[in-house]
Amino acid sequence: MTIERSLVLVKPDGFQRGLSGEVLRRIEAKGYTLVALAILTPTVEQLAAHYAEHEGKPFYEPLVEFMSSGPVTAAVIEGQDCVRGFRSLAGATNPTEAAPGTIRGDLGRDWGLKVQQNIVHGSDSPESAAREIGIWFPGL
Ligand code: DAT
Ligand code: MG
Repeated sequence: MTIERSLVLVKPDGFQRGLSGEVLRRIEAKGYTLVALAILTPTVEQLAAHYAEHEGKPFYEPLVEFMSSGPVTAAVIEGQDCVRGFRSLAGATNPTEAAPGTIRGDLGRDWGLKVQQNIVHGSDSPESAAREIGIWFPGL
């Protein structure tokens, strides 16, 4: 049994479209527990830490600009294998390619504004989750 935690963000596109509740609904319906929840507008400093692995890539600057453009819903979720499980719920990075049944596949599409507008973020490993939870929920 590995009870994990994962860091989920409903990105500015998802927040603006009123999809925070739908994302949280799917998380709870899957059987994961909400441990922490916040609405905040990310700072560039938070995003630089969060997306450090992508620094220098061509999409990095537009990604940080987009992610700091408005409020996000940040959540820490908990459950058996929830890191992989939420990635599975979220679907492929590109919403055009994400399978039906997934958050990105059901609710996302290419808006002509690149794949950065893909509704949600989910940690990609338990180690990433621990690091990211420290950025968005220090002290948790
Ligand atoms: P994921 O969010 O599925 O973990 P990632 O960590 O590789 O994907 O990338 C982080 C975010 O950056 C992703 O959600 C959207 C954006 N992104 C990734 N690859 C991109 C690309 N080739 N062009 C534009 N944006 C991209
Ligand atoms: Mg990632």
